[in-house]
Amino acid sequence: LSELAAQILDGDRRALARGITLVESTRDDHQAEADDLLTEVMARTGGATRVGISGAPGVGKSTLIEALGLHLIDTSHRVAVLAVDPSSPRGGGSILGDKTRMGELTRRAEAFVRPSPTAGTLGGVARRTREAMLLCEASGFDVVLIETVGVGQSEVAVEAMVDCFLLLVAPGGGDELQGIKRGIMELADLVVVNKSDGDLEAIAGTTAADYANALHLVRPKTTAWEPRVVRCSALEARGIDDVWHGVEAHHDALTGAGELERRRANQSREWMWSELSASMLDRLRHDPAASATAERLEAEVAAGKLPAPVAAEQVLRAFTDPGDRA
Ligand SMILES: Nc1nc2c(ncn2[C@@H]2O[C@H](COP(=O)(O)OP(=O)(O)OP(=O)(O)O)[C@@H](O)[C@H]2O)c(=O)[nH]1
Ligand SMILES: [Mg+2]
Repeated sequence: LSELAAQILDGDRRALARGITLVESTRDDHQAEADDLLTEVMARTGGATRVGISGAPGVGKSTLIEALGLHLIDTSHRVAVLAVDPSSPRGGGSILGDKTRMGELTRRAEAFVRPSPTAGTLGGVARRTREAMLLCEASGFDVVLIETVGVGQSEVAVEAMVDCFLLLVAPGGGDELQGIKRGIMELADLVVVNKSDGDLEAIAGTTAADYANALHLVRPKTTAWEPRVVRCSALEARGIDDVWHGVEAHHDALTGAGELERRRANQSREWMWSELSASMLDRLRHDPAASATAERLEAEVAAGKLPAPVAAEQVLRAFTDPGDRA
């Protein structure tokens, strides 16, 4: 394991891929090894600019990542691409399964593109992506791009692990804007109007103005940064430097205000607590006394005979004090 850690720190891509496979494994012994691996490389993590890229299906996330990734490589960065996609069915449906969209990036030595982990609970997938991100940083990647499809809770999970959260939208009328949930607007550090090309270019200007107005109405995440709107065409690789300038300006503003450090510290703290609640629940479910009590009381709760909080308390008591069978 120490050898694997050393190889990862050395920038060995195959070792990095093996390390990520290890953190993605659900086997208990693998999980323990993954914990050791992360502990070994921890001191060498944190060096990347962490960017989340979210947006509705088909808005151009993968195309933008390809264009942005290549642009970054041209300016001497090393780019890792990961994904959070709990919804993807197994067998080719992966969010990054369309490697054709990132064909060139995938082939570059300065890039590392990892398809999304096996579908599972959002918590599980997010956890693995987070650990994969740390391994990529340890391996010397200084930009990590995390793609997530704009449905459900995955944006929240991604926003909780990145420095800069980028919301990708397509040109369209006011109705389009209505479709974006206010909650997601609140997460955005940058709104990128993609597909600003061809027939859509004229509409893109209006859309950008609409989003700029809408951003004024949401509560800012921090006083250190006012979210911006940028336009680009991922397909024609135009405006990509503007997107990156936005990310850098955000990074500088947060760093200057001490906000980046604070944000990351908070993210780590929250991660610990979410790990704790997930593993507590897991242990409780596997505890014979607690699960037997839960099974017994569930029927009473379902029948409306017992208040759910009372049942929960009894299950917890069976777990913490198995001798005391209420
Ligand atoms: N005109 C135009 N088309 C684009 C642009 N970016 C992406 N597209 C097209 O939009 C379609 C979807 O692009 P993707 O990059 O796969 O979109 P995505 O958001 O990753 O999609 P999912 O991963 O399925 O959610 C493809 O046909 C792209 O060629 C752009 O800047 N301009
Ligand atoms: Mg995609």
